[in-house]
Amino acid sequence: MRAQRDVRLFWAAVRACDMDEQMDRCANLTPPVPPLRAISAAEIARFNADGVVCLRGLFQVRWVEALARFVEQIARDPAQLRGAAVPPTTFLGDSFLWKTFDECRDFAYGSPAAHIAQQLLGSQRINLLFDQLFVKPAGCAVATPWHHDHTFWPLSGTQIMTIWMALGDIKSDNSALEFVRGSHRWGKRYKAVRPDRLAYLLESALDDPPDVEARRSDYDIVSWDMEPGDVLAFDAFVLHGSPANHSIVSRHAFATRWAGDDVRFAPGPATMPLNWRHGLRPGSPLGGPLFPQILPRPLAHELGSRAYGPEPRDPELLAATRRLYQEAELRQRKGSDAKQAPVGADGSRFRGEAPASDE
Ligand SMILES: O=C(O)CCC(=O)C(=O)O
Repeated sequence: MRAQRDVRLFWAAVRACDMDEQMDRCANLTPPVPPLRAISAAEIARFNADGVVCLRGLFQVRWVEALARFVEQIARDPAQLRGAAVPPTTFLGDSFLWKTFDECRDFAYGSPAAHIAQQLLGSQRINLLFDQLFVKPAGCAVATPWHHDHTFWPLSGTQIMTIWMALGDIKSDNSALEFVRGSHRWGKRYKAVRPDRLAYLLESALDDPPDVEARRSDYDIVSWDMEPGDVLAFDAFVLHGSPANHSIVSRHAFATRWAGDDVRFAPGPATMPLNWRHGLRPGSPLGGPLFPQILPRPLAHELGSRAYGPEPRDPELLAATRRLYQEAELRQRKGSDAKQAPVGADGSRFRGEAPASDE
């Protein structure tokens, strides 16, 4: 009996492999291109010690130009993201763009970003977590509060990082991202605080992040002037934030988030709800249509129908997410004397002009 079952499982695995190879050939899926230069041992050491490193000269111009053009046209017509008019000084954002926009899919699958993550994380396998757009227009008064990313996400493991690319000149006066050097090693897990202080995420037993802004001189804060194509590579546990943009120069950035070998799906309360079906169980390694493997090679069955067209958020999951958010906000308002927040263009209530996203 057992031998028969093993044979059946063996052939099921063989069929799955064959299908994958055939589909790979059809979709012409190739691994991403390597970066323009090797990442140095010193850069890797900096990433490990500080939790963040600024890397320049790694991306071929075509990737930077394609993303810059894409973000520029979204900034000109943000209704493409939210489906409603957005005031020009709103902090604009969205995540999982690769599911909708081919420029973002191609960047995730084809650019050197996954190789950079592989080297910095020291991981064999690299999965895409998601991508995220951040436009802070000139005059945008919203500061990104100090936070770390890990606790936003329904994941366990340590090999999780972001590659945050500047798509224009970024300096301290147009909302450069800032980091507390070494904070990824504090062994702390803080509440997931968004710029709009989304009530759902704040319903967490974790501590608030420290008020770095109030006592800046107590912390080792670091930031960089950046040019288009420069990236900040940072650990999911490092504290970071950014000030308002009081300059006359809009700040455009595009982040991709990556996971390595030790990462598992770990859904929990007060973490980012997922608005696409993914088929993962708690404890599963990442993979599948929402968190596809990119290295050692992308898999056609994970890319699936996204090879041919956009995959919108699942309406049922999206409705459930909205319900979660609304109920949490109701609880928060009942439990406090806080003033009622204004209603946003999409019907949700924002306390600032913060980016709409799945996060
Ligand atoms: O662009 C920003 O201000 C926020 C970026 C951020 O927090 C992130 O990429 O994790």
